Amino acid sequence: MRVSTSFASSLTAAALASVMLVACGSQSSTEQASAPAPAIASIVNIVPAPNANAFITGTLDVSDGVTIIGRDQSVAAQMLTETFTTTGDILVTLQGDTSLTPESYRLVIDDAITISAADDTGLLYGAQTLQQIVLQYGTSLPKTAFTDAPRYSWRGSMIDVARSFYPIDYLYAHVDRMAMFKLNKLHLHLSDDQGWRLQVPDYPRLVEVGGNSAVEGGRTGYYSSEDMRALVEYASERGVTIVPEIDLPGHTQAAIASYNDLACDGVTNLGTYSGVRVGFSKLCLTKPEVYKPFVEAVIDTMVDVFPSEFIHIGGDEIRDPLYGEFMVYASDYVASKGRSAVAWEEAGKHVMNDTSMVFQWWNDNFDLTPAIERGHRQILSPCSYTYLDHGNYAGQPNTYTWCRQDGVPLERLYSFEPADFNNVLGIEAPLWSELVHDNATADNRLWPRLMGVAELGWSVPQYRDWQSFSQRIEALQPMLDEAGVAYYPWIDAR
Ligand code: TNX
Repeated sequence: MRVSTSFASSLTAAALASVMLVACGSQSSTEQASAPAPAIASIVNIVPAPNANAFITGTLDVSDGVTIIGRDQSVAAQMLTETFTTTGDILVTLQGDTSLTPESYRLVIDDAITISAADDTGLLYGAQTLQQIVLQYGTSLPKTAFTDAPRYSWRGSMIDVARSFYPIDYLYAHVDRMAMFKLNKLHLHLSDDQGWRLQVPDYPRLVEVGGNSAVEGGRTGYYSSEDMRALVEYASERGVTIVPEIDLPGHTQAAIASYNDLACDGVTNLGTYSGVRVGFSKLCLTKPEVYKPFVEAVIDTMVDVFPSEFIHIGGDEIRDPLYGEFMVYASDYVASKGRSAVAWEEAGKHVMNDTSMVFQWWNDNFDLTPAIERGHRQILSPCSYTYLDHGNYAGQPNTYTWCRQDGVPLERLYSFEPADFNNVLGIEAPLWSELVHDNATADNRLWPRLMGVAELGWSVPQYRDWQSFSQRIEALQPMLDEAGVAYYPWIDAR
């Protein structure tokens, strides 16, 4: 990932001087109880906003170059090698500090630069923040010092690779883009009625038949286990966990088309499906002798290929008297492997044995309170704020409106408040792909809205503000350009 410093000149030394005055001004005004906290983000454009007040105390000139020391094999070090001229005397040190929490970092820019963190992800995040500063200030950096830590441990992006397949190269690029904004969970919806994308060794027809199917106009394909293992490794070095989902026991037409036995006797619809209807297919839950070996082989594969603590088992949009029993069984099976299941909200209606199971809330009016009261945690994906298959604006072509007629504009997304909910693991924005068939359309739906998701997941309410956010993402737009993102042109659209 290489980001040019081509727009560094947009902030000159004079701008930095005036910014310092702003910083000093706000420092004295903190004595007035009503004055807003002078966040670093009001001084330097950083997304997501750091959870820290930081003042600027001068400038550090790095025009003669720097020397980077510590953790030289880390992605953070590699990234900074591309950010700076690496032949000079100013030291940039990457160092461990076990007193910091996972993913957090301390950044000090003084006569030298130091990034401290308890883990490589924290170092990477410190380096990402530093890079955003360098992009704006070039070789005359504001001296500052602060410690920054994430509000939530789940800051997610979901891509539905089942309706339309997304080639592995797109996922690599997406991991890089997520890491730029400290997003850390890439949830892959790997199966649905229209397609099956994960190789399962004992059930080869899943990808032979289901891998060759897609929604009409979408792409077919599948990922080999080797493809996925390599992606998992690459993502992990960038702080991103790949969370696999196989949707069970509904949304299973691609599996049924591959292995007809999985359907109940008498079901005549046994072929692949390329429409957009939901809720019509299911595994035959009265045939445990057929579905159990299948489900266990699928979960075993997910556990084997993906080291993620969380394994998503779907559970949405199905009516069956045995549904609750099935979800308890599948959750227990995941738990027996030392992992925790995640399922869509509907499963939260049923009493699970494993209270470490997590529910993903998606209908704004669904009440997960009983499950929360039983001790479960939730991932917040309310459709009217986070469903990125809905338009960037009302009436955008090829978008859904079932959840919100006027789409999910960025400002609407940003107005969501995770702090209003209990037992929150984090926030995630799903991109369903019935109407999103190619990479460019996906980029348009994902960006810049995922920058909003990143900030809701990382920054506490005190440091969040729509005006400030819209200014900051505008300043960072060159990062998206440099990364080749075909984002929705939100600035032109204002
Ligand atoms: C509902 S959200 C679904 C998906 C569709 C999506 C379209 C959820 C758990 N299920 O199967 O793709 O709506 O917006």
